[in-house]
Amino acid sequence: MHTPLPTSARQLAAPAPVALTGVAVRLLRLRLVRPFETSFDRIDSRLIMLTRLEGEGVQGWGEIVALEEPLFSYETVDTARQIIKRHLAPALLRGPVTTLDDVASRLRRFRGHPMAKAGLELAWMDLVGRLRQEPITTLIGGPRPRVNVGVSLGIEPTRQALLALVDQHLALGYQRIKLKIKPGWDVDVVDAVRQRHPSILLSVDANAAYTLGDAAHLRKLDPFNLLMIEQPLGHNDLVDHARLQQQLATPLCLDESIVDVHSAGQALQLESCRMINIKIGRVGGYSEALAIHDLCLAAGIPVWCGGMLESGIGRAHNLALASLPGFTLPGDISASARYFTRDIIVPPVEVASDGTVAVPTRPGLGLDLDLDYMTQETVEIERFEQTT
Ligand code: SMG
Ligand code: MG
Repeated sequence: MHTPLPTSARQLAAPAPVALTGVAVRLLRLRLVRPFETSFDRIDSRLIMLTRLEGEGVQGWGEIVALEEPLFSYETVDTARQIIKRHLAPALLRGPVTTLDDVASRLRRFRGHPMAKAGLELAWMDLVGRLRQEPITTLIGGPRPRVNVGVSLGIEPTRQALLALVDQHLALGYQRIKLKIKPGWDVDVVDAVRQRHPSILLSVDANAAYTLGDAAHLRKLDPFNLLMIEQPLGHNDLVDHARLQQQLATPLCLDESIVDVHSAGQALQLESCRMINIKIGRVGGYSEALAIHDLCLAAGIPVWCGGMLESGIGRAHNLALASLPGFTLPGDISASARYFTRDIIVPPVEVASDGTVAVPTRPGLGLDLDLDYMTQETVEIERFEQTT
C-alpha cells in the first residue's frame, strides 16, 4: 500500500500573499460532437462556465462544471453565478490570499455549492502554478507523467449504434468503456457489448436511476465481470448502497453520493462502495479532492477521475489530479475530439494508442488558451472587484 503524500510536501501557497484584483466568470456554449444521453437527460451542447482569478499581473483559470438544470446535483450555472457574485468572490477579494487552505477556509463557511467553490480553487491553483512556474501536477505531488483513460458512452437510440461506438473507441485505444444505463437499457445492452468484447474493462453508470427494490434485477449484471457499477441508487444515499453491495459480486462505485471527505469516510465505514469516482467539481475543489484521495489511498480503495463533459480547462485540471498515486483506474478523461469539434485549449487533449494522456508539464494548467475561439463563443462575462 502507498503512503499518502504528507500535506506539507504539497506546494499550495503562492510565493507571496496575492491581493486579488478581480474575479471573473465567463459563459460560453460549445456544441457536443454527438448528443450525450444519461438516465436523467439528453444534451447536445455544454454551457461552459469558466472562472478567472487575477493577481500579481497573472491570471488563473478554472471551470465550474454545473449543468444548466439541477439534474446531476442541485447546482446550476445560474446558482453558481449568484453564489460567486454575492458570497464567494467578495470572500476572496477581502485581503491577500496565501494558500489553497486559505481559499478553502474562506469558502467553507458558506454551505454547499461545491461546484462554484471548486471553480475558484481551480483558478487559484492555476494562478499559483503560474506564479511559481510549476505545473499543478508538481504542486500537488502527482508523480504520474501519463494517466490511463477510458470513455463514457451515453445511451444511444439503438444497440447497433452503441456497439459501433464501442468498437470505434476501443480502436482509438481507450482502456475502459463505461456504458450509461437506466431501466430498460441495461442487462441486454451489457450482454451485447460483453459478447462482442469478452475481456475489455467494462463498467456501467446508472446516475441514481434504480432503488434497492431493483437489487434482484441489478444482480443480473454480476455474470458480466464488470469493473464496477457506478451510482446505481439515490444521489445522496450511502445506506442502501451498502445493502446493495452485500448482495452483489460486482464492486459498487460512488459518484453523486460522495460530496466531500466526510461522506467519503462514511461510505468506507459503511462499505457502501469498493471504489470512488473523484470529480473535483462535485467535491468542492482541490482541497477535498486531495483529502479524499489520501483517505482512499490509505484505506486501499482505488479511485479514478470522473468527468462532467468539461472544456479543456477543466480537463487539464482533471489530468493534474489524476496524476496522483491513488488514481489507479482509468478516468473519464477523454480526448477533446470526443466532446467538441474545437476545444478552447491548444494543443487539444489527445489520447495515445495505449489509452493514456500526457499530464501537462508547463506552469499552471500547462496548456495555452485559444482566446480568439473563447471570445467567439462567449455568451457573457461578469467580473467582480473589491468594492470597499
Ligand atoms: O466528461 O467524459 C465525460 C463524461 C463522463 O459520464 C460522465 N459523466 O455521472 O459520471 C457521470 C457523468 C456525468 C455527466 S452529466 C453531463
Ligand atoms: Mg457518474
